[in-house]
Amino acid sequence: MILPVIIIGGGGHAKVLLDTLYLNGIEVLGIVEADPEKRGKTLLNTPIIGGDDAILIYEPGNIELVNGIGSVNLPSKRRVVFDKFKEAGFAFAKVIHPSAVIASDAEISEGIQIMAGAVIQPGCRIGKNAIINTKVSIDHDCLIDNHVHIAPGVTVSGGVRIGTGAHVGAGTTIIQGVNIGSNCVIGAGSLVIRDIPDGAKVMGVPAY
Ligand code: JB3
Repeated sequence: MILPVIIIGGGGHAKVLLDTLYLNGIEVLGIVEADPEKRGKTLLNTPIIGGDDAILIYEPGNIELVNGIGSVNLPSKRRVVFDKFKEAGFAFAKVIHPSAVIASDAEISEGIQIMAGAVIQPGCRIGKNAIINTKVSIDHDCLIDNHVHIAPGVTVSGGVRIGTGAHVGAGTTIIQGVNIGSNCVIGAGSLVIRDIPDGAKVMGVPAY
């Protein structure tokens, strides 16, 4: 059974998710927003119904949540929101644009968001709450951990590992077999040709 959803956060990322949800025929009950100024308004004709407390009037088994907080300015917030509502017993929907191409054996986890034009090749495993953004290409046998954001237009070659919470900036290219550590930030437009340690911030061609 496909459950109706509530989106957490009503900014740019939520707008893109909404479009995909409607294309997939999913009922959206509303959006919850931290900013009181946005409440009572709409986003893509969808009502902003209140703050996060508005979720708690629903039984966890009757709805699913969609994490509408992106991870550019609020990277840790996205993860905090996911963990908070998981602890409260809620499940997060997978949101997959109909134009995404996903290999039949690829493993994709709870709360994953795969945007328009993305390609995920065989042997890939992608963790919880990850964003595979518009026109990202992930080639064979990549392991992408929980809470990773791969921004628009990134090319990930075969056998790459990306650790928990890492952010890969728009347009980056990662060559085959590279390990990118947890909570790394790779600047937009980078070329990654060697392993990157946990927590490192790198950018450039090649990135260092
Ligand atoms: O690069 C692309 C394609 N997309 C970016 C995305 C990944 O990240 C996008 O361009 C933005 O940089 C960013 O999108 P996001 O997260 O939608 O950012 P913004 O437009 O600033 O909207 C975030 C919204 O979340 C704001 O309206 C905040 O008030 C709201 N918010 C923040 N914390 C929250 C919370 N809402 C709720 N309900 N609960 C919170 O804890």
